[in-house]
Parts: sequence; C-alpha cells; structure tokens
Amino acid sequence: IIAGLISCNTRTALDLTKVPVIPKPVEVKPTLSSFILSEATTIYLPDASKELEQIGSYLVVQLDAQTGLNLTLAEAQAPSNDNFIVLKLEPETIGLGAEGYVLNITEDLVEISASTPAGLFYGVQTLLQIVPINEELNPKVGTFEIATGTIKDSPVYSYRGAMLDVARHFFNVEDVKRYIDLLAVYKINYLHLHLADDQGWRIEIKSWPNLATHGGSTEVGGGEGGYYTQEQYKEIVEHAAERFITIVPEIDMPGHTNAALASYAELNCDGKARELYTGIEVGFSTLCTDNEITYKFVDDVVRELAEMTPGEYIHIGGDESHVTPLEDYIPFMERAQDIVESHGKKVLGWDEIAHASLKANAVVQFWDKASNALMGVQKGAKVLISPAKRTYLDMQYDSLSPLGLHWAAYIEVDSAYNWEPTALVPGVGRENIIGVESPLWTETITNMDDLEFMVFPRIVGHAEIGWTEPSARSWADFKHRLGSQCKRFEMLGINYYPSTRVPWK
Ligand code: TNX
Repeated sequence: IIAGLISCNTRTALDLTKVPVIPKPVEVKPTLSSFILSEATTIYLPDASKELEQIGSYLVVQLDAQTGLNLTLAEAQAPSNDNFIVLKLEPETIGLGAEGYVLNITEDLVEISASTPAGLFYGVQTLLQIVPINEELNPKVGTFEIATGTIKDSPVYSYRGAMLDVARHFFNVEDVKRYIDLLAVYKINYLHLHLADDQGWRIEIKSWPNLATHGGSTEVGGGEGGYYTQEQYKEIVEHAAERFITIVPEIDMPGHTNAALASYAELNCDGKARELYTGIEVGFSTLCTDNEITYKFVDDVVRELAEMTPGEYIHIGGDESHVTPLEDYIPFMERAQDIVESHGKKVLGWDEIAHASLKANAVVQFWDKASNALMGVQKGAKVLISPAKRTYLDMQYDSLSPLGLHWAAYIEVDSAYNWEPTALVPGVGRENIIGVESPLWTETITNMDDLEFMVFPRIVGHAEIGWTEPSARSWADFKHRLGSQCKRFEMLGINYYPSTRVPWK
C-alpha cells in the first residue's frame, strides 16, 4: 500500500495526444496520467509462438538501446495487479484490418493487441516512439513515465515501400540489413531491391553463373561491385521478414541489361558480348527479344528468384527501353509476365509496361507518365505510386545538395511530404492504388552515410503518406513531429539532412 501511494504521488498527468508519433495514428484518446516503465516492468506474451517471441525480443532489444532498461520476457499469462507490457493476438475482436493494432496504456499496464503479428509489431513501433530516449535526459534516469490513453491505428495502404538500387553501386548484406532496420521504425513494409542494371548484376543465378561473377564485378565509377550469393539473399529476406518487411526483387528488362549482355554473348542479337559499363547513361541496352534463348534466360532467372522469394511480387522493370522498338517491347513484356505467373508470382513493372497487355493482378509502378498509370488502370492493373518529382530519394534537396541528381525536381522535405497519391492522376483513385514507394537510385550514392543523407528525413514523410488518411495530414503539424525525431535519428546513428524547413528540437 505504501509503495502504491508513493508511485501514485509521483505520476504526472501526461497527454498522449502531445506525443509526436510518425506515422500519425488514426485515433488517440488520452487519459492524462502515466505508466512507469522501469527494470520492474515485465513483458508478457500470452500466445507464445516463434513470431511473437521475435517481436517480444525485438521490443526488449530496442527498449534496452533506447532506455538502458533490460526487461524480462515471460511467456505466462500476466498477473492482474502488476507493472507489465503485454502483447496479445486477438484474431476475432480487433476490426482494424490485417495490420491494425490497439495500444492501451493505463497506470498499471501497456497492452498491445492486434489480429496479426504484423499489427503487434506496428504497435511496438508506436510504443517505442512514446518511450523517451534516455541519452537525451539529464540526469539519465532508471524510470520512464509514459502518457496513458488508447491508440487505435491501421494503415491506409497495404504497400508502404522503399526501393534501393544496388546495381549502380553495390550495398553489402550488412548495409541492406541496416536499411531494413531503419525502415521498420516507420512501419514501412516492402523493400524493393533493384538487383540488375547496365552497371551490375547483383544476385547469384546458379544456372547462369557469369551474371554475378562477371556482370557483378564492377559498378558506376569502376569500383569493385559485388553480388549476393543466394544464401546471403535469403539472409536478407529473413531479416526483413522478422521486421514484417517483404523483399521485392527486380530484374530490369529488356533494357537496363548491359551487365547481363556483357556476361553472356548469346543474349545479344549479334552474338557478341558487350563490355562492362561504369557510366550513368540510360536507355542504350536491350535483350534480343526475338531470340528464344532470351526467354530461357528470363525463365531461369525468374524461377531462381521466385524460389528465394516468399513475397507475392517479382518486378520485371520495363523502364526506359529506348533501343527496343515498341513492337518488340510489347510481346517481350507479355511473355515476361507469363513467365512470372508460371512461377506463382504477381508482376510489378515500371509504368511503361502498361503499353503491353497486363495480367489481371499486375501492378504498374507510376514513376514518370500519368498517361501510363491511367492506361494500366484501364487495362485492369493496380498502381504503385512513386512519382519522381515527390518520391525519388536520389533527387537533390536543393541546388546546393552535395549528392544526387535533379532531372525530375529538387525535393525539399516539405515537397516530399505535401502531396496526395489519389490527386496525381485523374482516373486513378484509392481503389486503384496499392500504396506508395520511395526509390533510391544510386548513381551518386556510394555508402551508407550518403544513403541516409538522401533518405532521411524524406522517407519519414512518405511513410506517413502511406499510412495516414489525407484528412489527418498537414505539413504544419507534421513538421513539428518530424522535428522531434532528431533524437531518434541520433540514437539510431542516422546521418540525416538537417533541413532548415524543419523545426528540429
Ligand atoms: C530513371 S526511374 C530511371 C533510373 C535512373 C533514375 C535516376 C526509372 C524507372 N529509371 O534508371 O537511375 O532515373 O534518377
């Protein structure tokens, strides 16, 4: 009783609506008290399973990094009058869709419930944004008060993605894992890997080994390049899956294929292998579309990729095939789609694929031409929204940015945030759109520091566009929540761009 009185007296009336969470949750109801997180707090997993245990240990590790507290994970049912966090699967009663969650914080407990493990994981991310970061507190503390109340939350779009071009410059397994870790913080759930382009082939294909060993041996600027063995690739897929991120592999075709054309002479119409390429021009290469071996190649590559891909999509590129005549491009793209379907996967392709007939469940990735996106919808496809002017993370912030290109636009942080996917293409609305993806092309990006500088903070805005209803979003409000993320960026060691348009705190 005495202990109870003491803790009651020390509680602050904290307002949950004032806590800067990104993406902004659907509903936040404050109850104006606090839960006290300390070494005495236990995390309970009443429905123990491998996935739940992974989420529980993830929470333990992140809370430790953030607060210095080392909490215990218990698989039993929680006792009723104690200080604890509980993660509960409630398949029947939640009603917030496959990725929704409820986070209920009282003076005695923190309860996260969801109908799927993914929902629990998002609830955990929200909780981590509510818990203070110890390094920033002076003096450092051993107990942390967090605001009480209830958050009910679910995303607008089921596809909230990032793309990394590992072809122009190679990023190794550790780099990709770190990128995955950072994306997970903002509830991004797809990472599209651009695995092959003119400058490099980055995935081992056992039936065509030279693709990786020769085609992967350089990169833009002539560096040593690299590739993922199939074992390494599976490691990336697994690491992502533990963070509820699906990897989407892309092999760009029939253009953007110089690395393949350099690796196998028989893929060229003239039977002569091309030289490896380390520049940054686009649109000069093409597979030989009327040669049968080309389709054997595509089939082998897609089969091996599909075998390593638990996710539903294989991306077949299709952009900027400037030296493939349209009358060759169209039948090629139709056969490539057949091949993807024959291996049990759905087709994703850049917006140019809308020139071909499209499979019923194909997805067109709108990056450039609104007319292509609309044509895709008219042919029954769905659209993934990646307009270069808003989402291309390789665009410079302004003319002074030390890295990046600017052919599409300069994209300051407010411009990256201040737009709405359903307002881009008349005739392409919510029902046609699966979500939003932010590509990072790497012609000018060579290492993780540069990657992080281009990605952060713009992708944090994109994450909110993919999750939160447009009626709940505004730059005036977002910029303050974003400004509060700098402590988190610093804790995570992110080399972010400190835009002067954001009120960093
Ligand atoms: C266009 S976006 C490309 C890429 C380049 C990028 C550079 C797209 C589908 N194709 O090949 O890397 O511009 O910003």
